[in-house]
Parts: sequence; C-alpha cells; structure tokens
Amino acid sequence: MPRTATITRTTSETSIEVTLGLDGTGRADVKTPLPFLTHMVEQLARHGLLDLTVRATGDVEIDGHHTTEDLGLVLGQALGRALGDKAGIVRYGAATLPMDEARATCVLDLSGRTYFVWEVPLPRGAKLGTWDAELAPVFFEAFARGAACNLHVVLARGELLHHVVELCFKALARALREAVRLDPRAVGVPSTKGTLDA
Ligand SMILES: [Mn+2]
Repeated sequence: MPRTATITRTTSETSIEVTLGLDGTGRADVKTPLPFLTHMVEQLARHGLLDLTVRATGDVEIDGHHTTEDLGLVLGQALGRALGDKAGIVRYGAATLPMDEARATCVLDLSGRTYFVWEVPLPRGAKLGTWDAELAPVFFEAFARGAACNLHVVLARGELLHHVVELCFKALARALREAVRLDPRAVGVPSTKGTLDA
C-alpha cells in the first residue's frame, strides 16, 4: 500500500493542502506566500526524500504566524496519516548536520506522543526575507503536534541566521528520512506495547 496522504485544512486564517509521499525521491512542489518558508519546506522534501505538494495561503498581511503554524500542523498530520499503523518502520531518527559554521542535531521518535524541545537561540525580531525567524520553533512545535511525535532540536553552534534556521529544517528532514524508513527485518509495530497510537 502506498504510504501517502493528502490533508486539507481551511480556517478563517489559512487554507492549507498537503500531499505527502513517504517513499518518494524528494520531489517538491511548494507554494506558500512566504518565500523563506517555501525554501525551508523544499528542504524537508529534498533531504527527507519526501514527495511533497503544498498549497498554502493565509493572512500574511497580519504576519506569517498563522500560515507557518498551520502548515507545520498539516504537514505533521499528513505524515501521521501516511505512516498508518507504523508497522515495520524504524521509528527513531537522529541527524547531526553541519552547514558551514553551524551545527545542529535533530532527534525524533514517532511515538504517538507529542513532546517538543527547542534549544536553538534565535534573535528577537530578526527577519529572513519577509518571514520572522522566531516562527521557526512555531513550525516545528506544530509539526510535532500534528504528527504526534517527540521532536528535539538542539543547536551546537552557528552565526549566520539563514544557516541556523535552514540547518534545523535539514536536520529534521534527515531524521525523518531515517525514522519513517521501513526496516525489512522489523515485524509489526516497533513497540513492546504493540501500538504507537498514543
Ligand atoms: Mn538557503
């Protein structure tokens, strides 16, 4: 059965449609009103080997908060749906990556229980293009909630804000790529509890 999902969510603030394929090649077709966010979501697809189509609109005339949070949420929900009962998956993922001077680690557990840790100091009020850099943890937190996963992101070092934020997305991508992988030796759901629903 193909591990894909499409989720559509419309509120008075945003309209988001995400189609996600877990066993993809990194093909991304992403449209959001926030170019830096688009750039980041394309990183998730490319480095996570996820096939991803995103159509997002939102009230960015206020600011990017609603659109960023809702896109993170719907991406997480699409991941959860595409995973199904999670039988045969690796479940855990970890990636430590460099990007020039910056180095970050992302670890995650597709446990069915939401937990979010963000140890990435970001300057208040900083912008990446039209996008507020402090929305990065908003995206990650919403993603963890949508996917019901445990997600930790820790920055070891970094100077350039573009590098720091992009690296966090790339680390999430690589950790996901590992965690969603089907392990041919694994039988059933990777939990002695027998379920990873909650
Ligand atoms: Mn970049």
